[in-house]
Amino acid sequence: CVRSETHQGATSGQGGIILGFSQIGAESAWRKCNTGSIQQAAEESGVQLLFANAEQKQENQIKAMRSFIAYQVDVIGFVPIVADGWDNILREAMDAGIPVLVTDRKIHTEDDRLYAGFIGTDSEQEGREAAFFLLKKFARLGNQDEADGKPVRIIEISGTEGSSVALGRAAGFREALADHPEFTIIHSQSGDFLRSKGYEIMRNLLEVYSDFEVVFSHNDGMTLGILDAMREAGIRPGKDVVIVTIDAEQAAIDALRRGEVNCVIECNPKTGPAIMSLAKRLAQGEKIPRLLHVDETVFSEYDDLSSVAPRGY
Ligand code: GYE
Repeated sequence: CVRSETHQGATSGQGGIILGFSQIGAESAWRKCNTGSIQQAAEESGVQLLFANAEQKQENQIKAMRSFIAYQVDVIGFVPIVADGWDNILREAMDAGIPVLVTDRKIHTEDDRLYAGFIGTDSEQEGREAAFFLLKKFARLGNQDEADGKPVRIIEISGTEGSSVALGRAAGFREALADHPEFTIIHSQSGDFLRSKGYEIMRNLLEVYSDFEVVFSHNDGMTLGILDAMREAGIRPGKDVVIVTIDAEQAAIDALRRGEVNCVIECNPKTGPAIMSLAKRLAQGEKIPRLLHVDETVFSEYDDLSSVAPRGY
């Protein structure tokens, strides 16, 4: 993972703080890049990072956060694997006077004051962008007109159940298609953001469904598995079936260039420098913005891809 150019670090160089960080795991290339960005940025900005990998278990995250509190870190940062179930541990941190930064995935809480702020991606918007591409694509193919009655049947492979990212991408996608009843989601299933599950699920679905026009996959890892399953079954992804995916890993951009994927929505994992900057501000007792969304773009078969820089993940 290459370092992000978007260092906002006014505080860079002051260092001296301890950040306890609970990462959810290493389920995807995106996640590995996100971890690399955080570790590298901590090193470069003199933040002492206590890093814990939760191996996809919320209980491990809560344990790690409890140990950060016992250690009296200056700031706690975490990627909530799912949106619910954080209020108690956040209260413990608040009682200990330790500010908490939520990153990448959002949480549902009874009381928003339990955490200092959020920085990450806008999942709803990513879902909307996936839908906007389909509206464009099928308008070009000439069957967006409801009068011609041609349905666009969609299979959705979603991310980890209960994660804000899967919920947001699904919600944004549906919202943007709400006025276009010709687009119908005929099947939706979680592949847990894992390539192996994307493959397995698509293999099974191809025995059940013979006719569908679109696969909307919530991340590139699952998409790569989906492409493998389709090729094995003699289906040409990107041609026989329209493929829309999220993350913009290098492998997905390569597949887009080969014509096996039709649209890739970027999700930016390189938040390490911004996280360090926010952590330092929190450690100094400053307020930070409640909500910071990172910049993201969309790459599709309608774009000139010749100038897309190597992705680094
Ligand atoms: O899309 C996926 C992953 O939370 C935005 O988690 C993140 C998602 C990302 O592992 O690949």
